[in-house]
Amino acid sequence: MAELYELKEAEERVILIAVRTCEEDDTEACLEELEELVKTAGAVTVDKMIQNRERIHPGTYLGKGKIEEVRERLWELGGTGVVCDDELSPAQLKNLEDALDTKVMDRTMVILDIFAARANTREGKIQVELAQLKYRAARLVGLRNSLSRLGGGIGTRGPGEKKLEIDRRLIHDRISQLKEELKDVERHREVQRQQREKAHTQVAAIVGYTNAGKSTLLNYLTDAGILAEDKLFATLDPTTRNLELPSGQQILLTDTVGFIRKLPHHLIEAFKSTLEEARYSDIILHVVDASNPQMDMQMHIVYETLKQLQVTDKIIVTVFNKMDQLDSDVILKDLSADYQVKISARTGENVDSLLDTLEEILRNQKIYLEKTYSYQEAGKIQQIRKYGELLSEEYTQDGIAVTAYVPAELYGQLV
Ligand SMILES: Nc1nc2c(ncn2[C@@H]2O[C@H](COP(=O)(O)OP(=O)(O)OP(=O)(O)O)[C@@H](O)[C@H]2O)c(=O)[nH]1
Ligand SMILES: [Mg+2]
Repeated sequence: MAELYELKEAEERVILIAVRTCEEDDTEACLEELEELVKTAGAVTVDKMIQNRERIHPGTYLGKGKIEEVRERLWELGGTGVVCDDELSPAQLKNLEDALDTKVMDRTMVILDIFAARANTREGKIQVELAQLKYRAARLVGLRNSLSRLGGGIGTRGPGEKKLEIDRRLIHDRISQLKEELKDVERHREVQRQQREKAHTQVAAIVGYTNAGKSTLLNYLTDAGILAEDKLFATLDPTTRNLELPSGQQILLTDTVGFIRKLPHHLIEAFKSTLEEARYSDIILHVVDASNPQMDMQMHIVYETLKQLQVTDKIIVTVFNKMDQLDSDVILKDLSADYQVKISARTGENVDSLLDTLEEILRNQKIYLEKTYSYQEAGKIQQIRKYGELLSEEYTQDGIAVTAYVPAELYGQLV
């Protein structure tokens, strides 16, 4: 009997609520996505409710009448809480909680919660805790009530879990400490980047909306063995793998955390060093789930987020993925892209054309070289093999006649 009771208590049954302002027509889609997020966080959605309002109520998020309605639905359905689709201000959180007399969460909390469960590396954990503490520091009053009442569930998990009840001053101390630790990790990353630069290897960052198939693509290309699943934010920590293209040219591919609309500000700030992988890359592989009806909106969000991260002036390859779900002659266009390909990362269909595109990009960044080296200079040919693309070599009386594409930085040393 006691066990049964515990089981029941562990399941969170939430109502999702959103405010539709003016003529927004994607509120339903937003709520569907929120339902996915909530599911990933381990809770069950029992209903979704939308209020049409000119603007979000500054004090209580919803208007008075709607609050009454939500209260009734909670009672009817045995709901244990509500999740709002927008980030609530500290006052909205507290007022809505008082008015509904239930646990109130918002989209940000749910995303932070998923990130907390997903963080594996030291860097990931520090970043999540930092984001959580910043979010909580501002909402200490409201949160404390709800947590002591319900003790657990969404919004309470993660590295910062035990520290909820400590006071604001301690939180700020902890934030400073985490920032210091993060600097350490960032220095390490910086060293790695410098090594890559020295090796003249080009880096392509795989970016895209969450669940687009980024990890599946990297796994297909390099056997990276990254967890890829039909869940939002399956990947948090960046993984980099070397890919050898058919011509023998090398490129580094980095898979990283996905984007989503309304990505919490604190999270972007805290995850800057992870997200910045894209900033230090030469090429952006923008993976798009072409089978998703929300594709256009998702692409838009990705470009907006990249802008926010100051990732500009990169070569963009848009990879329309999941083509196995679509007619291959469907017309797909991305005007922001320099190149575009249609593939299926799951079946491997047309991935060759993506590799061709990468070859072409790498080649365009190199300089054509035609030279005969003496036999003593054979070491230079080794260098070309390693960093460039050796097109032909011929052993003649005068030496070794070579044609090749070489990185611009190396051209001077090779002629
Ligand atoms: N049908 C189909 N499904 C795919 C394809 N590529 C990926 N998927 C599926 O899409 C889901 C998400 O794939 P992931 O590779 O985890 O996506 P991701 O972009 O890394 O997602 P996050 O790490 O969560 O941001 C998985 O269930 C994959 O099996 C594809 O080409 N076709
Ligand atoms: Mg992934």
